Amino acid sequence: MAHDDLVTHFEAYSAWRSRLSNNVGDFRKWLNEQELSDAQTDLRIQHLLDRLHDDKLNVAFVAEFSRGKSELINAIFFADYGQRLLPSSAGRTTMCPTELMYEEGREPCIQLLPIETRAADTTTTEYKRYLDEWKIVPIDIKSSDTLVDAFMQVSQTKRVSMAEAARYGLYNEKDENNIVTVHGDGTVDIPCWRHAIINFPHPLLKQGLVILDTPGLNAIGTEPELTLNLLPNAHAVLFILAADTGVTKSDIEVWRNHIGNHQGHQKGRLVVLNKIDGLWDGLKSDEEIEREIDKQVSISANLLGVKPAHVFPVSAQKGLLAKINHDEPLLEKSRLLALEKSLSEELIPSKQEIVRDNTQGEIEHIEESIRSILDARLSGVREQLEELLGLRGKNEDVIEHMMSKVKQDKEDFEKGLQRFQALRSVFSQQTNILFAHLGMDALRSEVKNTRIAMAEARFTKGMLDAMNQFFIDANENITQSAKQIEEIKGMMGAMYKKFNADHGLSQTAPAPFSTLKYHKEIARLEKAYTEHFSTVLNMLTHEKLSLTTKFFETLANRVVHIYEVANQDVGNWLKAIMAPMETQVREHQLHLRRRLESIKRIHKATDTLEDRITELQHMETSILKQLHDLFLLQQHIANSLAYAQESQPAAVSA
Ligand SMILES: Nc1nc2c(ncn2[C@@H]2O[C@H](COP(=O)(O)OP(=O)(O)OP(=O)(O)O)[C@@H](O)[C@H]2O)c(=O)[nH]1
Ligand SMILES: [Mg+2]
Repeated sequence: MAHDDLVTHFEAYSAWRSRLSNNVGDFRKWLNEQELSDAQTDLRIQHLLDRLHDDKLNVAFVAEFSRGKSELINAIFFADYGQRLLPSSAGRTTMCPTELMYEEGREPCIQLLPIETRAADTTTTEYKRYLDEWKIVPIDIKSSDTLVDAFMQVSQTKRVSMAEAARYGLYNEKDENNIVTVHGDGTVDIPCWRHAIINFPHPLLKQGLVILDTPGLNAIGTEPELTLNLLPNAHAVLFILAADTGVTKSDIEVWRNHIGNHQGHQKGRLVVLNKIDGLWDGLKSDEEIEREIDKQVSISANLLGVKPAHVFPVSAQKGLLAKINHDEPLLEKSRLLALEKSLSEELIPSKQEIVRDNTQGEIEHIEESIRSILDARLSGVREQLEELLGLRGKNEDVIEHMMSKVKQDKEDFEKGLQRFQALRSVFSQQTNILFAHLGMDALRSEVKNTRIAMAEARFTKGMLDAMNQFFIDANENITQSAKQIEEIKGMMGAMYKKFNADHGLSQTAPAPFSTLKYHKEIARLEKAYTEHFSTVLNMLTHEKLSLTTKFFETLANRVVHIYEVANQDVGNWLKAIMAPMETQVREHQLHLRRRLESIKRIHKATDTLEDRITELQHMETSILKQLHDLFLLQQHIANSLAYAQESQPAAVSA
């Protein structure tokens, strides 16, 4: 059987990641062996390794109901189980967003969040922190029948009264597009679960792939978690159409609202035209069928506003069947492999790029700081050597003179140290002001106030005003922080200059820090919210209120997250701009002490002079070797990073 393209690509990517991780690990080991690491550097490397280790790749499947999302997931990823794992049938099948992933160390299971949780404002992301809120069903991966039974859970529904459904924001009597079925007795069918997470040790999931199956029939719009979090953060989104229905009005709506113009870019967005087997008419020639498929592809492409080459005609069902029966001609005919190839080409290189840039930046930074320590040591040793070589044959008076010179240097240094400590105290005051702007407590109370203002608002406008104010405040705090950051930077800049003049600090300006990305992230959320509310609010009724509040909670959660990241970034930046001076002070102190000691020793016995010179020469050689090793290790990491550019599997197996 032809080798699965996606699997090969993914394995190559994982191999690249683990090679990279090994190289970074070697670098860390070397730093520790050479005693060049400190707690902060070690922590940074640990974070980097952690990120490389559980680096996730998210692929989402989105479409109207019954277009074959679940079938396509089965065909692409789960054919090896010889069965249809995810339930796929006519009508609505998948009732809740379903994430398939693997978390190491956890038993295989299905984790289900009860639909009743929709009555509260808590978001799914928050619930993910509290396992006891979920129903956990262990699964036995050895028996595919039990697996199929367990997976059935995601399509479970139950009957409740209309009032109850309305409380969960799932039913609105004025809305004709209700996503639930109404029975004669006035009850309605609603999903049993709000969200499902399947923890499953599939080889690709083990390597960090996360698959998101979504329920159709615009159910996406009712779960803000999907629109604001899971879909925008997916590395690839597959949008599925079906050849038997063509492109319907609701297909176009789903496309426009959730995928098509998201963030204005189409990268990682693929359109699939499924069920082409419906066009395999036995009475037509292959060419005629081909023409028919091409025609449908170009009509669909036209309606969605994408290039025909970006629409992939497939038959998920026949593809699955062909893989299970090892039927090569049918697999070919299903055109599934072309889609898989494209998916991996979209997905993996773009992810690899992100990982590469992050790792490169981090490693370069660490390497630079280690190099500057080594450089400073080297020049210290050379200075001492020069001093001692100059002492050869000098009389005691001269030595006495040298000693008083060092003592003078030491006194000067101590004065400088006092100034430095004064700077540190101003620095910490400035830092406190900065963290007050970025404070999590203030933000949380902001969220609370907005929530209250929204609940009290009687009209759409009041709600919008409350939300707008929330965004204005969130942005303003970041703007204030940016001002404070500039102030700190200015102060540190002056200090860097002074250190540069007095102690030869190699850096002359502190690293810049930009808050643009937080503004951008907030703007992105604001855009998502405006887009969604322009549709939702037009028909705002009391029933929609709970939905609106849920949207707000998800938004607020994202903003809290942005602030958390900003706090962390700022904290790291502050440490980083202080670090070179601290290191310099420490190194300088060490250097002075060594000088003083060596002159003292020479003072006692002039014959130790030669020993000391030899000792210093050894030190010089070993620092030069360290610098060379550092260069080699960095080259090594750079080489493995470069692999990302040629992500063809062939290159990896070579
Ligand atoms: N003929 C044909 N039928 C297909 C194909 N793919 C899926 N189907 C059928 O279409 C129906 C719907 O498929 P699902 O996989 O449940 O669709 P879905 O998009 O997951 O639907 P929801 O879960 O309800 O949102 C099922 O009866 C499938 O057997 C295909 O390629 N060809
Ligand atoms: Mg489904």
